Amino acid sequence: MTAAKNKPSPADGAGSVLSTVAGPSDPTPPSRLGPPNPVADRLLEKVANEKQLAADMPFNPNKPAEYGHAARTPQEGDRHQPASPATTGSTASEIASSDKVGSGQPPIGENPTVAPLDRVRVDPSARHLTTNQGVPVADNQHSLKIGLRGPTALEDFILREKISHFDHERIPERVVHARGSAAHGFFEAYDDFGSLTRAVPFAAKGKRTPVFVRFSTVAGERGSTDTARDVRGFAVKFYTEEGNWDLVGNNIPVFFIQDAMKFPDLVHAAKPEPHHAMPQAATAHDTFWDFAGLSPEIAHMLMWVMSDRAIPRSYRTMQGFGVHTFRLINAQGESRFVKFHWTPLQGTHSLVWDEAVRISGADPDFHRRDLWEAIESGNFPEWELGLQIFTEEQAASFPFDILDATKLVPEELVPLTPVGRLVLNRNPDNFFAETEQVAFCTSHVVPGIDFSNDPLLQGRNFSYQDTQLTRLGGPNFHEIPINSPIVQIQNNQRDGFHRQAINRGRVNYEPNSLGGGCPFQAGKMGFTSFPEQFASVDKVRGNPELFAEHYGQARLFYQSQTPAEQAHIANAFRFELTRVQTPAVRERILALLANVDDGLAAKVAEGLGMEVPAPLPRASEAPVPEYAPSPALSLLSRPGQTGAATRRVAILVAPGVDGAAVRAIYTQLLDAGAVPRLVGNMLGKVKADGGAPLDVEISLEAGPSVMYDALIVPDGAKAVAMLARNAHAIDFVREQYRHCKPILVLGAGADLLARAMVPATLPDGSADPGLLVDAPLAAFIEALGSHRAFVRETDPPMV
Ligand code: HDE
Repeated sequence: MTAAKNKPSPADGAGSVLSTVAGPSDPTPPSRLGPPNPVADRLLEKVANEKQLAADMPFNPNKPAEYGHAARTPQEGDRHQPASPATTGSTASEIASSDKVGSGQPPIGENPTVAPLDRVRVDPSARHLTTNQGVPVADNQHSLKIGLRGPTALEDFILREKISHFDHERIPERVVHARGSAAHGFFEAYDDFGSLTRAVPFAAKGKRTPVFVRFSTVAGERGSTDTARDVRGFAVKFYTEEGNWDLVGNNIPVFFIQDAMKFPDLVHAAKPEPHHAMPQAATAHDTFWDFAGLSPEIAHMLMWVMSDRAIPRSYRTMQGFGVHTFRLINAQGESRFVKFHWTPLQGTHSLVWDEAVRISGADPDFHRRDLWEAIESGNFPEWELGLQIFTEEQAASFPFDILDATKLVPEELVPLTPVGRLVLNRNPDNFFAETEQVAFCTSHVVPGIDFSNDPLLQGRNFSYQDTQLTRLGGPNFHEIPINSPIVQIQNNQRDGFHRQAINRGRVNYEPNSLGGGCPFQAGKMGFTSFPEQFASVDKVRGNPELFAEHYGQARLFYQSQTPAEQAHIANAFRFELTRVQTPAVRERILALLANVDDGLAAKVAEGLGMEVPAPLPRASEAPVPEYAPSPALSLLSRPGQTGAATRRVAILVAPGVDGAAVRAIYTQLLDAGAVPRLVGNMLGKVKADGGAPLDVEISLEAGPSVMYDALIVPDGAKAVAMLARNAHAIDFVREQYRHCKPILVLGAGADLLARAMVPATLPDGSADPGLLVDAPLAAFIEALGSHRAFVRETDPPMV
């Protein structure tokens, strides 16, 4: 045979390119197939380039770096550039275009499912109704019947689709934190904190990271009241350029238990009792207190949940805490421990218990409404993020274990370093799509943030991912628009219920050569865990010894409260334990309190008609650590910076009210950022004494006292006489007084106070700082900013 005859012809092996199985051993691909057409040309190009791409990677060069010491420094994956986009495609026919398949030019190296939320916002303006298949619906009023009086036809696919979708509208609610509200916003760093952490939200001064924040109660079901006594969730999802970071915290810096193993028991005990499903959203029942008395590590948390922290005035007036100790890791791989604190610019303010109970009836959406209204009016709630940063050595010197979630690090021991601010500036478009479907997981961290070995946190890192699988219907919950990050998602995970992404190409594994090695492992720019050293230890179930001390910080918290706050704690124990029915359960809690503070134990015992029993035996024989009182633990230590802004003021009006004064007050309150409302007996016009009639905005019945932060009773003898004959108005005044709210009375308005039997002074005869008679509005606005006059409070209330 001649040499020319040995040369392959341009069509050699074409049949194999046209087939999907087997092929020649000769690596030279054919240069033509049959009659030319664009798809066949691309197929030829694809097959030829793919062969080359695979040949570019004769072996896996990263393999040696996966073992031993070298594995501590992960390498970037080996990768090669395909000669053309066709090379890594699923199909040569991808150049076909249509309104459905797209432009015929695939998005190379892109994941469009993470584009901003506008890609899924839907608006029906000027559109007709359709089915979910896009078929126009001619009649949305009637099902398809065999004759006007006949049976409905099974054929009615429009009815069946509509009803089926409706039947399946509900998804399981969160097993805890079911009741919540959320908003979008941003986190802005004050500076470059790169020396502390490589986490990108802290990388530069003024850098903004989008966030979605959800607040919640814990025990109640999805439709339960907002103002139940409970811990509040404070969960922040940061959408960073290195993926999503979820800081899933609470408004209380400690927790009930120390080990994840106990969480289902705690939640079962706190939730409605299983036989009759009562009570809803309340710990005031036997099973919770039974569990509590047998779990004395709860002592510190009980102080917090019986305090006013557990009945916040607003989500906007709560602190937030990461609770656990976390780690910050900088670019050099150095680690420091950290605790996260959110401090509200609005100050820390709470309700009083009697008020919280009444709000549950008057407006169970009280906190949801408050958050929505503030953002909707441009009064964006804001918090400062402060860090408590400490080293391993410092941690070892503390009288408690930093892995114990029932302990906090007093600010006197490690002060806060302010690092940035959180601003909530946009309400969601759709509660279900965003607030309900958002999936927070403590395991969602980014490079620069790492875990400590807190056994509660370690358990949470499993639980949150796991719970979303059922709640959101499978492993693709990251594709739900509110959960998708703002950066590319590229990996080899595939399939599962409700998959949105259409992954291009044949490669769904790594290492690969057929995809040019992509997506390749990120190496040191990726997430690496802090290589914590472990001494030789036993595999064991148990807790470290310092976890056994349960009372030192409970005492610290109680003794750091103002007298009014201490009284509220004692009253909350009295309320909850009164509702308990089993005497031994009450007695055990009194025995627990006897280890915390004698005065508190005595006061609660008195309220229950019991003696203080012998203290509970302590789990640790070591002396209880003594802490200096920490004023920062009192709510009153943070009055805030926003004063009267967003505070709701009721102005009581009736025919004959001083119209000119009401109008002037109304405008001045608006100018101060407050929210005034004219409250009358019924909606409609009220003839004023001077000027045009006033329009009542809400009735005493629909908007009772507890819905406002303060009250003004204007002048006008006729109006006041009429209000004095209305028991709703009398109740209104008395409740404003009982709940320690600022009250301004002008002229004849003082008569209404007298009629309501509101004392003009404090019991000791001194002036009540919250009760202003004929005072200038400026004084009232100042009192409004300072929230409440607790000096007025008595137990039981006199009014
Ligand atoms: Fe949670 N917790 N938790 N928790 N938690 C959930 O996750 C869990 C704990 C917190 O707005 C669930 O998505 C375990 C501490 C918030 O969507 C679930 C343990 C703190 C939210 C779960 C804890 C929290 C949750 C239910 C003990 C404060 C609401 C639905 C080991 C630092 C997030 C869900 C949102 C929600 C488990 C303890 C805060 C079941 C196992 C401590 C703010 O996964």
